Amino acid sequence: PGNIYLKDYEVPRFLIDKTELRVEIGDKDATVLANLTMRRNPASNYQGKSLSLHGVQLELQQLAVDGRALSKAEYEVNGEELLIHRVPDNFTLTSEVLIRPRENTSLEGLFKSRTMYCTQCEAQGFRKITYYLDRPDVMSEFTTTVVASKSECPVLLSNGNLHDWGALDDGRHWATWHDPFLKPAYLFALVAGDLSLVEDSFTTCSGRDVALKLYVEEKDIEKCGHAMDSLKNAMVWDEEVYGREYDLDLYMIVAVDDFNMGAMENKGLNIFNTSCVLAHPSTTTDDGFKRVEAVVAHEYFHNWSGNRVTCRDWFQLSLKEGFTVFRDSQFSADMGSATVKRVEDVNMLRTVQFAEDSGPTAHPVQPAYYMEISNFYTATIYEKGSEVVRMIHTLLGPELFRRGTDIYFERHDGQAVTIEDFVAAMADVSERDFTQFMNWYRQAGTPRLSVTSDYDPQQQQFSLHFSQSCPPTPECQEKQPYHIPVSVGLVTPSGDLPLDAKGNTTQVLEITQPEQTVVFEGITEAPVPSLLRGFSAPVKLSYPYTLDQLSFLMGHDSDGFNRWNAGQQLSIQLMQALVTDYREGTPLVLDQRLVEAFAKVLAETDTDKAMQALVLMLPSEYLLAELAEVIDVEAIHQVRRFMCRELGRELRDTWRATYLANSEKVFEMSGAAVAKRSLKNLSLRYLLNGASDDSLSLMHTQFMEADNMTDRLSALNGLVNDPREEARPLSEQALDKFYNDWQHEPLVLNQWFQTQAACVLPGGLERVKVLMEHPAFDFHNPNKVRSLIGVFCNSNLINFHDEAGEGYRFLADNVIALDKLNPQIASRQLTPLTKWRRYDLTRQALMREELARVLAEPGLSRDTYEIASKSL
Ligand code: B3K
Ligand code: ZN
Repeated sequence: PGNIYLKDYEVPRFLIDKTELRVEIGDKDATVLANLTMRRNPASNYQGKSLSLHGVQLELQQLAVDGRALSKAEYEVNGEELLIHRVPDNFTLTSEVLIRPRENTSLEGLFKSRTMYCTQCEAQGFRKITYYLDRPDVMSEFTTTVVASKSECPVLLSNGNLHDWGALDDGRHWATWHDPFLKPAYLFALVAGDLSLVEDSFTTCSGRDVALKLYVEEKDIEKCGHAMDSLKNAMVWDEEVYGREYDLDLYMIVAVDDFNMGAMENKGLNIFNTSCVLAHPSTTTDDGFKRVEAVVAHEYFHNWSGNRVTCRDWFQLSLKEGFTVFRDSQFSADMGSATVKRVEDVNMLRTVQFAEDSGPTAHPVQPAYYMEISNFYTATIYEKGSEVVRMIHTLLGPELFRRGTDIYFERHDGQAVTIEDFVAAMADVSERDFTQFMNWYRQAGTPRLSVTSDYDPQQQQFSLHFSQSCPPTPECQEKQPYHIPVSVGLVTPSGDLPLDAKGNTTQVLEITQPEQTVVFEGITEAPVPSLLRGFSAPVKLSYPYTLDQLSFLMGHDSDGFNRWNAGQQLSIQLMQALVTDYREGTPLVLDQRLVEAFAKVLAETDTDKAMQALVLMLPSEYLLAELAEVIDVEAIHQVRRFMCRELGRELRDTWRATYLANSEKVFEMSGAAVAKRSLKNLSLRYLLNGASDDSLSLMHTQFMEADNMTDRLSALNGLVNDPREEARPLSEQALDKFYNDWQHEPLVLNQWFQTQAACVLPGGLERVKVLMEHPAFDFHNPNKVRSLIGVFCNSNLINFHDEAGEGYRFLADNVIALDKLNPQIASRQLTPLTKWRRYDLTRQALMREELARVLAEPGLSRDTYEIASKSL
């Protein structure tokens, strides 16, 4: 397989005005009858007579042009293409194909999940349903008839509005759906199954009534309330914040258990992984609740940013994904705490996206080439893409940004457009030049921004000197400088200094040069600069802060994000020093300044408790790994454990008091209650880390008595990871009890698998291998694969990277096996091995060997081939 290049883009040679489908689902297979009203594209300069359509794993039964069946000589099937030698300028193409949803383990196209049939078409799954121009710039009006057994599949759904339905006399029935909005094939969906319905309604700002329908398995009917509330909140929010109103009379969400990703924004018929829609306090953690809210909103927001205005080609994926992630992050910030949301997002960006950006699969937000588009649903396209939109928002301010999005939606409604079109709307409303800014879209890699300062008391001048650079990445060695919005404040013991005549204490500097100095005048005392407030740009910032300056910012910065960030930088500096000590065999000693800083934070009474908990959480092993020159697995793991233990010991009484003060008798779901739980559970974890005598019994009692999944799982995690001998029987019992209590809830079992897969005690791989044989484990179900294999390989640094290399062999074996069933999941699971360059030479060799073994596997999918070959 080779690369496909953005520079080779050509407009479609033909268009499909109308798409009529009849999908008949039988016991063994399904037939798809397609009637396509087609014409030559006037915008194309193609002069030839032939028509090429996409099709994968289709068994062609009939093919006709304008009602005349084609003979074998009039077309040919070459791999994934159907070539018809001669077509007129306007014509109808009729095809009948046979497909096998029951055998479709790739979960792309039409497939069966438990008792239900459903589809997944983005990015290129529609070609597994029928021959088509499966590209996002071919937009068509769809009419779909679904036919299936009435007893097995009482519910028949597709996009748009229900137009007609009826029964056949052989026990089957049918429903015809019509979607009035033009859409590309990737937004097509169909569902047939035995589903229960939860209904609600929403009145839009212009007074139209929209029916909201959530389809789930009967047993999950009690777990729909949160998704429904989130949907209604998202609908109001998009009206208020972006002026976007919903456009159909019906909005449906269907929950399926076997799904390659979180959810899919098909027009009027979203399909969701059960993990992103079902929620109930007894089965779902507080983080799970937040995730449901965010994903429901994300898919809803796609109705405008993605569906009404879609992508011209897949190089523009971030046009819809980056923008929509930005929109859902603003929404979550408005629904809860903006600072908490920002901290969570930046943590994820720094650990996952920065790591991607410095590895072999690094790519720009607008890639220039790809082999398999499914591999490009990445943290870079989504999260960095969102950061880039956020920077535009920062540069323009909220009002201009809103005018920009208004113009964008108005200009391009019903069109398939590019990232350049989006930026052009922003440039037009602001009269700003975005030429240099486009480097954020076109260059991969995380820019480094080094800052120094000096203060001149005579002149009352404070100067910041910026210097930017960006390391080379596979597709680009020499980087052009970026246009970086740097939000700054100058902090003194008596507060932030005013930076302008209006008294503003935050200013957005625009750094565009490789070297640049900014001078602040009238500064009467030496301040500590608060840089990159709110994380105003996705860069790696360095400034020679002393530990005392960081402690000072932790207590005094008016920017909540930077208060948290100062604490993180303080911990990182100390941890990095301890890693060096560990490697040199120097006994580890914890700097008392960290203990003091923690004690101060714990003593605060007026801070949001969720924020307090975040400040008290040490940077993860993976963040430290990302920052390391060479990742020393052992040193990082031991140092972090040492710090947790020391902090647990030194502040034992405070943790206990905090634990007790934040324990509630009655469960509540409010933001304040969620925040309390996070602080409470963190405190309990420190008690356990500090090995306090009562911590085991506190943990055990909490596990036994918890009335919600957050507390229960948090206690279970503590017990499972407690290294003390006396913890073993309690942990075994707790795992058994948890399994017995929840064996009928697949989503809860995922958490049971995750807890064990992430256990850092020795013997991790053996435990995972045993669990792979557990009856509840299912290699065909992506959630299970992610919970066990994914969590072990991505979230258990010390066990996965055991220096014997067995973890690597385990992963490679599983990727090879998965690749035959589900290439998208297989190639995604391969990620940890692609990072081999970051480890010591011994591990490098072992990891490479396994990657090479994967690559040598005959019949490898394009998905896995691309990742393996680009990583070696
Ligand atoms: N657009 C889908 C992702 C599709 C992934 C295809 N491999 C979900 C989302 O981002 O909203
Ligand atoms: Zn999306």
